[in-house]
Amino acid sequence: MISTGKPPFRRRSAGAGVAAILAAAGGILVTAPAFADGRAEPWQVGLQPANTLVHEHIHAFADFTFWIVIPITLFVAGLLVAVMVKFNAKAHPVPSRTTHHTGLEIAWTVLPILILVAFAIPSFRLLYEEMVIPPSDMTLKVTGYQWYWGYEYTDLKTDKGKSVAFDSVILDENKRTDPVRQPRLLAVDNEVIVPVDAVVRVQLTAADVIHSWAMPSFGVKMDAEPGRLNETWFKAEKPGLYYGQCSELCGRDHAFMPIALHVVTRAQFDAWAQAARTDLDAAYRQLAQMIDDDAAKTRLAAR
Ligand SMILES: [Cu+2]
Repeated sequence: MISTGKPPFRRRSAGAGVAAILAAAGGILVTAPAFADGRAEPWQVGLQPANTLVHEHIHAFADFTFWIVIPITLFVAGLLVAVMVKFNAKAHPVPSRTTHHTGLEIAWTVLPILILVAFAIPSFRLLYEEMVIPPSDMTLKVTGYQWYWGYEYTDLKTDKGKSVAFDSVILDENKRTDPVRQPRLLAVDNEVIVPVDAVVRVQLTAADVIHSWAMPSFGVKMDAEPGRLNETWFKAEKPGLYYGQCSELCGRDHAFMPIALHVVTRAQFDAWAQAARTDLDAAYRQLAQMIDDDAAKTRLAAR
């Protein structure tokens, strides 16, 4: 089952009013800028579009669960209505003395078990997929601080033999010049740069309190705990800018420690990585230039 990234209930309209609201919301989504894929949209309902296979499977599991839950809800609601109509004191003055029904009791025990098993099998499969890290192309170490994130590229060494590492702090309001490229409360000074189609092993810890590194469009959310090393992974399928936030209440500025992750091509990543060994600021400037140049080349080729 391939998910479209849209919430399942947008496919059906319960009434004209609801349909109009949904159509309006859909219009907002359609007119949004192309690279806004990796963040929540105004009026968005449901999960963000998937940029990893794991998140596609999360979408599919959410849809699957939804279509099991809806019939059960309707069935139980229908039973309640039937009981109220058929068995009230006026319609049914002499109550039945039935107390046991073996067949019915077996049915209402076995059926829920079967339903739970139907949930459990895809659920465990998904958990396994999230937890078991495939052979990785690179490792990213993430440290949560009150209230920003620290990143370390453990495979990437500077001339002095240290890993390339930097802090990623929310961008000051007065430094935000481009409202689309630098969304409010999500833009940071130093973005995480990762190559597209690469398995990134993420190791997480924290230096003070528990934080949680969450990247909705990747289907990743993992606690970063002091004195403990947690692991997760992702393999981004599309280049672009993706945003996440700390998802564990960690204190005063919990809401102001966003995650900005830039997925770039392998060539762009290699160039950034090479430059980052000596000068991080220059590496970011060079990357921005390279992305602009590559985009211009693509536009030329398309003409
Ligand atoms: Cu936090």
